[in-house]
Amino acid sequence: MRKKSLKTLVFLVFLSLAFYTVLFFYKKKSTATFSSKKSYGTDKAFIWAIKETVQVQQAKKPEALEASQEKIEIPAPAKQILERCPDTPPDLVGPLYVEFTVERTLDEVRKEMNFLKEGGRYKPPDCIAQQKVALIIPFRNRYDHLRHWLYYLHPILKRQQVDYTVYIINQDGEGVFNRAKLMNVGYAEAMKQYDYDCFVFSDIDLIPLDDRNLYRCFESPRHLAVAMDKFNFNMPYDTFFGGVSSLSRDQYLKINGFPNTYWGWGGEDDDIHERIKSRGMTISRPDLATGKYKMIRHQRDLHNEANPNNPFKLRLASLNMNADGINSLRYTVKAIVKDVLYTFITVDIEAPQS
Ligand SMILES: [Mn+2]
Repeated sequence: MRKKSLKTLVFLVFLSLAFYTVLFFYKKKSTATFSSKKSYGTDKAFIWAIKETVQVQQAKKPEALEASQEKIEIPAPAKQILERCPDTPPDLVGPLYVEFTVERTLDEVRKEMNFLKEGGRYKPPDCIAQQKVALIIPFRNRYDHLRHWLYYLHPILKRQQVDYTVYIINQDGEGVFNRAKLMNVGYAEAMKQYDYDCFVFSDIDLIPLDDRNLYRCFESPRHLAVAMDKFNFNMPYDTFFGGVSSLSRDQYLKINGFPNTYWGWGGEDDDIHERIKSRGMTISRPDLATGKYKMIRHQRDLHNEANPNNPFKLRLASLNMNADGINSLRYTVKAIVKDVLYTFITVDIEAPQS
């Protein structure tokens, strides 16, 4: 008995639903299709509406089908699906010949680097680079070195299949130089432009002598310049972290970036090493043969004297790192110039006068 009344109820509900559905369609379509047929009686119009609705639906069906078939038939615009670049770039040549006696103008270098895009950008055309790398170069008045660096590094980075941009971070004014703070600025400015996952920090006067020394990031923060000619192709001391290094974004943030308070020459690289150690990370390095570098000989720069206070600061490195770093960075960008060879950012870092 209950079952029967339930069935009846369900049937009635279904019926009324069907009725209102038809009524809905009628109201919607009638304005468009039957505006000229208002003279018809309500019943007739109602029947028409049902017929018309069915016809419309039938007419629509093949159309929709055709459309979906068309979609399949039309070939998608030639969109090549790129694969990830291999772990070992195929075009590396190994040991390189590097000399600084040839005079090169920036224009000559520009002509040779015809594979670059504005801002000193490149990415491999035939595979997806494993990492997006920002190269950060602290800079002031070293235009001679800049030419050599660009001439040698761009082709190496291209062979290494990096998706990269070269940032020259130029300290404005004549105040005391601050390498580590400029590197922080480089990180901050680069992050405004692109979603980098790796940062290589390099001195302007260091050229790698082997392109198997990869300018990218590793499981641990990486020290790349392990065998400079000026140190007899050896490490000057075991914890040396100077010259060229790379940190992933995560590694960099884990140590709150670099110290901003090392004015003048010396100490900042050891401070960075302390930061890394105190966060439980180790240092990754290439072997001494792969990690060879040639340094462009030069006089000590003006306004970059060895700072006698820096060695004392070092002992407080792990203590100061939480308050002194990317979270306390203050600077003002004066100009950003995009050359085909580099992005040149001139910045006021509030340097004390020497
Ligand atoms: Mn130097």
